[in-house]
Amino acid sequence: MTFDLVIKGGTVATASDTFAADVGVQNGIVTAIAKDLPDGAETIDASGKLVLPGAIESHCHIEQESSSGAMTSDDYLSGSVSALFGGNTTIIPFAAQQRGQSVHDVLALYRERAAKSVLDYSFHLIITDPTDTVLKEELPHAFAEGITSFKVFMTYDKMVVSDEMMLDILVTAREHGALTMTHAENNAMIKWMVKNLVAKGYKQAKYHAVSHPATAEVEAIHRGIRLANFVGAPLLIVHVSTDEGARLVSSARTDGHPIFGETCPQYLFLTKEDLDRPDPEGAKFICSPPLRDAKTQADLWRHLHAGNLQLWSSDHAPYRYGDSKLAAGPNPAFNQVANGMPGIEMRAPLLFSEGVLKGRLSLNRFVALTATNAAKIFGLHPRKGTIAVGSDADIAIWDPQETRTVTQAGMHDAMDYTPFEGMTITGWPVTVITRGRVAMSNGTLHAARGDGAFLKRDAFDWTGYSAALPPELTPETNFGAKLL
Ligand code: DUC
Ligand code: ZN
Ligand code: ZN
Repeated sequence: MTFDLVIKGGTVATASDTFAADVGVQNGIVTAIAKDLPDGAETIDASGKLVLPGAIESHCHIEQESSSGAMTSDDYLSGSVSALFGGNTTIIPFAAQQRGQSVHDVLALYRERAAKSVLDYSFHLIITDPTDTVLKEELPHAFAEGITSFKVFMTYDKMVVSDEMMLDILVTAREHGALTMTHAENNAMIKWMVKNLVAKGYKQAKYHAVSHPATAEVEAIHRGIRLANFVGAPLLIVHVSTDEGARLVSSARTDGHPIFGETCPQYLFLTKEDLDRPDPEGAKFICSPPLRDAKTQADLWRHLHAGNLQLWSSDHAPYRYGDSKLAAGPNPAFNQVANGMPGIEMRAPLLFSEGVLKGRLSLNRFVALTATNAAKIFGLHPRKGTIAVGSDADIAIWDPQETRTVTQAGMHDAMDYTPFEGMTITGWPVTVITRGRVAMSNGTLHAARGDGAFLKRDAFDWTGYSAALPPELTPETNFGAKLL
């Protein structure tokens, strides 16, 4: 056997096992995992290093207009490069439908934008306008093209879908084998809080946290899960930021429903006290759901450990401090600030340093949370998300001992701040391989614009989940009405 690339002497870890082995690659595919493989055309010495599946960033906003119209600072080039330096080999950003836009046009636009990506990519389709044409023609067409996840917002006036619309989308997704994702917060509660806070002059960034109460998230998660369960559809709750929200996800899963939960670094590494920095710096920390408190951080660590939340995503939503965040003026009211913060490069290193090295999570759980679970949930496994014979050779070699202080200067995105500035993080990806080619090594970029390819994803995997419908939707118990 002659290999194009052999990674020798490292410790390989997957979502289930950790073992010493060499990894041989031919034509971009892993073709051997064994002891003492011969050298390849290229051989990388990984002794003392961890050889992990390339991470999959499945929640990031890249070259996307926000609900308020602000464009993210990162395009598909800078966003994918930053992801690469953070150990990622695949990204799944959003292709966002604005109301009135056809899904066909949205996908054409994002395909053009994404052609710059250095990493393989897919899209989740954000749906804000589920017309009959969208539901009956355009979503099935998107699905046939391999876009097998749709996202809906339960809040934000420009994006929100009603419960009735959400049912239509859930049913369409279910019919075609797609997964629906949702931003779950109660729109009315938030609007009522914002209106009252602003009217009484409470406009500083810290009041953003007050305006998005935990109960608004819990209510919407509960409702989202009930809607999904009612029509027997799978649902992923993105950016869960509360203990009770994670418990709702876990409880639905225990009942056999295909419900998933995701959380993000900001909810475990930052708190609402960060919003209380001297004006206007708190604006850097405005994201939704908002930062919570230290108790919630500890709760979410437990939920990750217990497997109650399946995804760890950055929710990279990069709006520069100097221009986008302060677009409304030098000292904007909290409700005039673009929601979101960057983190695509820090997502995996933060979890490794504070999760694996501090003994909160096993290395295998780390791999599951950063790579394998996303591949399975989003129809990319086993091509992506693991190291196995036959999988794409998407591999991140980590130095588990390298310590760095996080600075914006060290990031590769197009931002002017990182919310994690000054943190000391141990364990970094030092070499990243995409489909068998070294894309980054020791801080040097080798990948080129356009190296990434669009990934056609599989349908949602129903294995083990119940698709049982309630009596009102079952002809045997609803007097024969065939509704689904
Ligand atoms: N929700 C997200 O998922 N990302 C950025 C902003 C938001 O509200
Ligand atoms: Zn959201
Ligand atoms: Zn997001």
